[in-house]
Amino acid sequence: SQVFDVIVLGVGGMGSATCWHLARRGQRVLGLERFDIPHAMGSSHGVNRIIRLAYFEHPSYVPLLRRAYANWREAEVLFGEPLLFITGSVDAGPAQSRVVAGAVDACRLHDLPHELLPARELNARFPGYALPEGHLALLQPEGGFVASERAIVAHVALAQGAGAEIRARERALGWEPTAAGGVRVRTERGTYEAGRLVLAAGAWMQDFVPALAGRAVPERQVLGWFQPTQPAAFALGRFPVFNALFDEGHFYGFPVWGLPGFKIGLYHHLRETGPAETIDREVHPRDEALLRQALRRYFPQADGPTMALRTCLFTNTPDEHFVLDTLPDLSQVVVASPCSGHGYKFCSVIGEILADLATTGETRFDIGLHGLARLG
Ligand code: PYC
Repeated sequence: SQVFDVIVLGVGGMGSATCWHLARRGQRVLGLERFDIPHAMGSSHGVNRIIRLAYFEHPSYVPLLRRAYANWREAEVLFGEPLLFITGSVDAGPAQSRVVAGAVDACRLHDLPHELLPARELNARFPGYALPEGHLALLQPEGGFVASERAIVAHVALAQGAGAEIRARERALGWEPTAAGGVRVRTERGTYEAGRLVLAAGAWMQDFVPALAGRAVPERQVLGWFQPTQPAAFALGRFPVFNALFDEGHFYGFPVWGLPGFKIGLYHHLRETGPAETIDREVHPRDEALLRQALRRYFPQADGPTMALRTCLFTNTPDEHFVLDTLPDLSQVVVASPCSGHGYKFCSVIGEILADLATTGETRFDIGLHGLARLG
């Protein structure tokens, strides 16, 4: 079998960034991906993902985000293609809601520039929005999106440039520790050994980490792109990305970019969960109806013809925080993700953190929220 310093299992958002951070440190890296690079079976396709600093989920994400922004900027310069787009971000809903109150907390604690606007004022400033009367909107100027599929290509190209070996369409069948304290990975095509293993298999993590069984649960998600009737209101530079709590649920969306439509999704769409292999990848009329309902009410100028509908996957932990840790009894194995639907924006810093854990067993970043032990 071939021998490497580190094998990275899964070359999606997290795995590709990890391959680069390891290879640039001089590690001999093997990245193994079961699908294409990039592919449309996981959690990174559909052209882009939101990035935002006013992190309502927990203020401890903010320092990680600052580093993520810096790393995205470095990657795009080295790759020679823009990956990070700044639009501003809106966190909207009732004043006491988790989204608004949490975003306000993150801004105050980390001294982030922001404005807290009544719905009417936000709607006047950004005519694509028709937020309901009585809601509040926190506007943070540094929010935006990452070109998620291109960023995987960028990280893989940078990793290859630094000497990493990346193999797509090669499914891992399993891994085991070796007597020498390393790991052995068996795939459909061969067997590989390394000193350390990074598991970044996204929705397939339960197959490789028994401790995550029932605690890293794939969920079907649907994304929709709709042609605006008033295109100027949804153009890049005129429409901030958003997270908004409405009566119908927690929606998120983007200006027109990459595909010819305003992109919108509903967190935990129809709450359909199960093993990744069993998730329905088709899109049905009821999926579109759910998105259109919000479109009509809160973004009426985007309620034009459907341009695209796609499914992707969330992989949720019970508390929706990440897993970034080594296995308790096998410190040569690093576990990464799942990221509960809000992780992509962190790939650029998580790659660095996983490279830290795989090379030194520790990291200077605060990952106290993301230990494996908390999942029981
Ligand atoms: O992090 O803003 C976000 C997000 C929106 C949808 C999924 N994640």
